[in-house]
Amino acid sequence: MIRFEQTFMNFLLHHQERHKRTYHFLILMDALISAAKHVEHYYLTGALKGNLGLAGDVNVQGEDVLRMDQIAQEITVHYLRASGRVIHAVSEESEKIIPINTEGGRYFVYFDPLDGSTNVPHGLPVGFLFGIARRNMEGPEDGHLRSGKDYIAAGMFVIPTGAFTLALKNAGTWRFHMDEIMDFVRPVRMILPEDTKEWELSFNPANRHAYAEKVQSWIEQNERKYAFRYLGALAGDFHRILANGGMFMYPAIVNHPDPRKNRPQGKLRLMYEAAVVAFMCREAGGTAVDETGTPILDIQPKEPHQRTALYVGSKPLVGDIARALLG
Ligand code: FDP
Repeated sequence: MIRFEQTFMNFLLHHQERHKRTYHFLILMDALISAAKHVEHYYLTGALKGNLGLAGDVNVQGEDVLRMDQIAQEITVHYLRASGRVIHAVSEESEKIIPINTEGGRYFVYFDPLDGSTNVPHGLPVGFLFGIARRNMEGPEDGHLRSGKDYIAAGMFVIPTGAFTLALKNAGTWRFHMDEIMDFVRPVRMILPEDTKEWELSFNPANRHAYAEKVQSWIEQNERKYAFRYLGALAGDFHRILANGGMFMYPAIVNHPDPRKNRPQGKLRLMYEAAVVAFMCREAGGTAVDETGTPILDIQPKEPHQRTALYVGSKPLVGDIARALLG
């Protein structure tokens, strides 16, 4: 018997109709889906085509640029442009804000089309993360850097697994999977489980002795209660937390033996990493804070590539570590 599944586009059309929304968002989402499928294709065939290595450039952050970073960026900017719906984009791969359709665009898109660089040479899971905010349509535009609480949607593709998760403001977090004709199908609402049996902790254990003392002692007191998992690509690690509950964290690095390697501001980018997962987490019943216990979604970015520490996941765990951080 053939099993017919609801497609992502069908799901979204109904959502837009139910909430009396415009078709503009559909066009933008269609562009992001096309971009992600295209990136997915390049990644899947990357090992054979020699696309999983270095590009030979160094970016403004002094990091080696991967060939796949360039390919993913080019593909995504192409589709965003073609949509006609985007004013400006902020991308991990571009130092400056990228003007797209500054006159007619309605949305700001903040994205990282290939996150989790250490997995790339091995073809292991990486993320395509994005957040979307709406232009102020009623008056003069008031800036292109929105805090997460002003996003209207945020999502991530875990490439090349075919998993896609999208959160819509006040309408939940939904997961889809790619079928044999590359449609994303079978919407499943994601709600962080309350049962602690499945909960996981996820952080880079190589860094634990460089975290603030409060964080180190919190880990010592709590780590035995939960399973531990770490893939090294935010989208993949957060994908598990959304399904199983628990907490992903990338704390500030403040006690590194080589002080030049400290990262008191944290490592992850606010606009296209931390705020994206924080938004998805909120819509799934969870929460996220930074090193000062401030909700990630309340942080107003001052610059596009701002970094932050991140604690994201089930409310009791994030609340507990926030109290430890403030204590
Ligand atoms: P990466 O630097 O490998 O691109 O973007 C930051 C990020 O990946 C996240 O995806 C990931 O969670 C984290 O950094 C991994 O950092 P570590 O290698 O320091 O654990």
